[in-house]
Amino acid sequence: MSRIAVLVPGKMHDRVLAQLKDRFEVISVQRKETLDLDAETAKRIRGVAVSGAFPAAWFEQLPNIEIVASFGVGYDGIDARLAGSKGIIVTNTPDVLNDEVADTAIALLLNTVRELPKAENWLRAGNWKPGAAYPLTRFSLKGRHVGLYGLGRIGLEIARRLEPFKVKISYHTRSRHADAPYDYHSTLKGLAEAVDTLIAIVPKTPQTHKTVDAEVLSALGPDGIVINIGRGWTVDEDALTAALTAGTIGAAGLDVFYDEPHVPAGLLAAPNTVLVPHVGSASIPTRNAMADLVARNLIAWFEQGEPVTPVAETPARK
Ligand code: NAP
Ligand code: 8YV
Repeated sequence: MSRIAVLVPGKMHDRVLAQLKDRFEVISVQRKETLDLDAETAKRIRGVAVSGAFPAAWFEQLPNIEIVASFGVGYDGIDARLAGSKGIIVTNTPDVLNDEVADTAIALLLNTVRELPKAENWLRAGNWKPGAAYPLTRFSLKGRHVGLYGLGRIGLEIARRLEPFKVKISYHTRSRHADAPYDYHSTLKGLAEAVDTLIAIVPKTPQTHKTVDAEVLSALGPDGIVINIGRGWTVDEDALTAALTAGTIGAAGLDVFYDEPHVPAGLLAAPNTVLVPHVGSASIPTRNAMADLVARNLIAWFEQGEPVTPVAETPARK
């Protein structure tokens, strides 16, 4: 009996490929706007495993796909509504990365507040000599009021990790979380006015575009600190660069950027930034868990008729 054909456009974690190859015919192609596939092969493809964007044109090219299994919890690169309207399931990798991303957010916050990367560079440059000490940091986490922009799976883990630091915690989301023991703000501006430290962990949607703007930054104030570990899309990078340079806010720690892997020169040059290359979930154990979930979604769909983690916009079964 012929095996089900699963397409893998572009790079994919080895562990996904190994599990899929055990059960399916895996067709790997280069990632392109129009995929290099003849019509017959394209028609045979019933599932896709993808990391990153799935351009809308691929839906046209692949008339018989039933499921797109995406590597990552954010699936902003896939038009999930369009998939849903065609009866195609989209799956993502929620929860298995919550702890890693939340840990990274805390590390980024501490590094930004206490300048540890800068202090290490100072030591490595041979500056630590008798009588010389790295300057005292301007900021401390002690006594801060942290505002979470987003209190979903990851945001909640960040909040829980913040509790032992004895900081005050507030949040803004569209809907109030009745069981969360933190102050709720119905607007991002209101949250920014109340807090001095903002952590953004919201998805890339039309509503979150450049919402951390000049007004929000100015509301945080000159001692304000911004951490973004959601999507670069959410922060107006020009406004952030201007605010850091003018001292309208105090410091920023960024894991994500508007046009990755491009990091604007202004942010590189700005004082008081800690910039890391989208490493929120980037440990071997966590990426393995994400890979296993991508494979499990495809296997569960084709063997049991039900994916493990379908996204809200698409059906959970046929
Ligand atoms: P989630 O569970 O869906 O949580 C999303 C949160 O954002 C919810 O609290 C949601 O609350 C809030 N939100 C959504 N739209 C909003 C809006 N317009 N205004 C205010 N709040 C809004 O997602 P998650 O698993 O925590 O992941 C969040 C995002 O983090 C992902 O989508 C991804 O983009 C990013 N991420 C980054 C990394 C990294 O490596 N840096 C790793 C994993 C994930 P309401 O619905 O009530 O508004
Ligand atoms: C990954 C992420 O870097 O899950 C997400 O939404 O942003 C990160 O975990 C990415 O998905 C892997 O390419």
